[in-house]
Amino acid sequence: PRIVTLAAAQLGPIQKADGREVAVGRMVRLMERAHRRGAEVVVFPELALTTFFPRWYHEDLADADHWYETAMPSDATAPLFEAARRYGIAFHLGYAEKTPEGRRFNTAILVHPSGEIVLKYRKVHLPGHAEYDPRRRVQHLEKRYFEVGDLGFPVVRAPVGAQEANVGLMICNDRRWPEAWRVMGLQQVEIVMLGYNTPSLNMENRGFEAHHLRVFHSHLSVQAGAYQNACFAVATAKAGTEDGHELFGHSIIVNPQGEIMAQATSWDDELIVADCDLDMCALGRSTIFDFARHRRPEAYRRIVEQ
Ligand code: CDT
Repeated sequence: PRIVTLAAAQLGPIQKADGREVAVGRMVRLMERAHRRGAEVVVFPELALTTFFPRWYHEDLADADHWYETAMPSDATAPLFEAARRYGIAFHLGYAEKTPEGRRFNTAILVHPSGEIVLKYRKVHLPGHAEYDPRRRVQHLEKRYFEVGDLGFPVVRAPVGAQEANVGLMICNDRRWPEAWRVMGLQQVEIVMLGYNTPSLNMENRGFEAHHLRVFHSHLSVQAGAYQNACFAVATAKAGTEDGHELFGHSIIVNPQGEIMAQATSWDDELIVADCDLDMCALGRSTIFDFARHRRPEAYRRIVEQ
């Protein structure tokens, strides 16, 4: 067996007024706990360093600049890189990126214990809207604050603890799109890491969506994606109530059979850990999802037509 010990480090709420040091301090404590529990990789949520700021409207984009990172690491995030080195743990971090050219992305990185960024991904499926929407109960302005990611869905072979694994990243809403999973499945992905911030209620005000279906749809998407592409998935939430706005948590680690191996039960900072045998990926990949034998791309042309 090729065992790697993966952890999802769920974060409880981060309030609008909280500075980076609040989130980073909590994350360092989670990395220490992860180390004590034998984890080799820790997956933090989407936009882990701040509150989920796309719910707040800024007419002038420049007024939103304080939500973005312009360097990684920076003085504020250096303690994460130091903890990675100290504990010998890799980590996945979601953050808002502003490039030197002024481009803005919803970004995730995988950082090796040495501090090297071994994989970077920029969110492709941006939910919500670009302009203030008076019909909504709460704004979801990702299309205002981010460009569509320009890196595709890269998968790299990266050191993961004592093993090497094919790793891919996605971010939040991407998990609901089978195309994102399949593009990584086609690259023999073995571990998908993703972070999410998902409100407990649908805030679009365009019809009723039952409250209890929100977690169901999240888990359904991650479990189906992992099963249909014969990979592990670590899906880490931001959870709890941020300035009155509830996020549903329920972080999970899923195996290539689509089974939940570990699940968070609080809506606070919480670490869940699972020993994942990467050899499990071979079963699906060599039988029902042996793409070379059974996939029929000639019948899928509509998928890539506009
Ligand atoms: N952050 C993010 O992408 N959240 C969205 C909320 C959309 S409401 C269904 C998500 O897909 O979880």
